Amino acid sequence: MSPTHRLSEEQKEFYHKNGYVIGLPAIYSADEMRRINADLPPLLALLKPGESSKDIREWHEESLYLYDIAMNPKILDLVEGILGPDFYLWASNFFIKDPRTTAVVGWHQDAYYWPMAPQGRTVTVWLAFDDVDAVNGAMKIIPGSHASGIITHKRSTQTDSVLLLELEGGSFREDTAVQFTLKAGEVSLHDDRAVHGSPANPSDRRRAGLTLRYSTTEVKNDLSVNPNFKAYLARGVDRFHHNPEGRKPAQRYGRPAFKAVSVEDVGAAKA
Ligand SMILES: O=C(O)CCC(=O)C(=O)O
Repeated sequence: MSPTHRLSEEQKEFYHKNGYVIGLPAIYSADEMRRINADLPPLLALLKPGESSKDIREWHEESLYLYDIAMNPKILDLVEGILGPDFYLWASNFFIKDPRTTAVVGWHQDAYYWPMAPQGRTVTVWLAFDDVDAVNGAMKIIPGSHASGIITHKRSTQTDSVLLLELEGGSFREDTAVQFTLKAGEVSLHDDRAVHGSPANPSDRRRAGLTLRYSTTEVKNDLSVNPNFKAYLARGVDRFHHNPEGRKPAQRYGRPAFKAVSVEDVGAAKA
């Protein structure tokens, strides 16, 4: 484990108390991030007409470009500090807001969407592809909200919402929201029960991030809801064998043959 990316006891305590942690050492230098960004277009070129970067879901299963980022030992060291020694990678999605665009991510708890149990044992790593801040629509989070239970979500009323379900005002303390600010190459970590969201990007700068989701091996996906689910053991041993195992991709760029089930759609059926 690299000493620089091992979480301190204070950082672990902060995460468990607040449901997130920022202020972590960068995963990639500015130069490395420039190279990763320069290598992104061939992945985007695999999108079909009518699709957008939002449709890049679980493409780490077929793209070494994404798989290698998701398995970066520095990222895994941070995750291990929260989840312990045995955990797998199961999801990757881009959240790209182009300059001067109106798309928002409504306030939500990831765990409400996902057919996975137990909750509270999944960490999202949000890797900044750009410098992100209050001006270009970076994420905000409600500290401590992960510890107050899962709140019923309603169908989004925003016309330009990236998600179908979100929380209604008044169901949580929006005035306590913490604004995330990250340099390209840095990450934030958040708990699957933490309330978070992000506003539009009225700025002249792109705001792009890649989310990577990791769960402890005891977490089981309900295959009847998400049949394409694949677990990629990232660290340790899987003593539970709850989930189908994924295989490392062979090519640098590719996309899964399956039409990714939108668990947001499935979740929305509950609303
Ligand atoms: O990128 C964003 O603004 C939101 C990301 C998000 O909702 C998530 O990582 O679960």
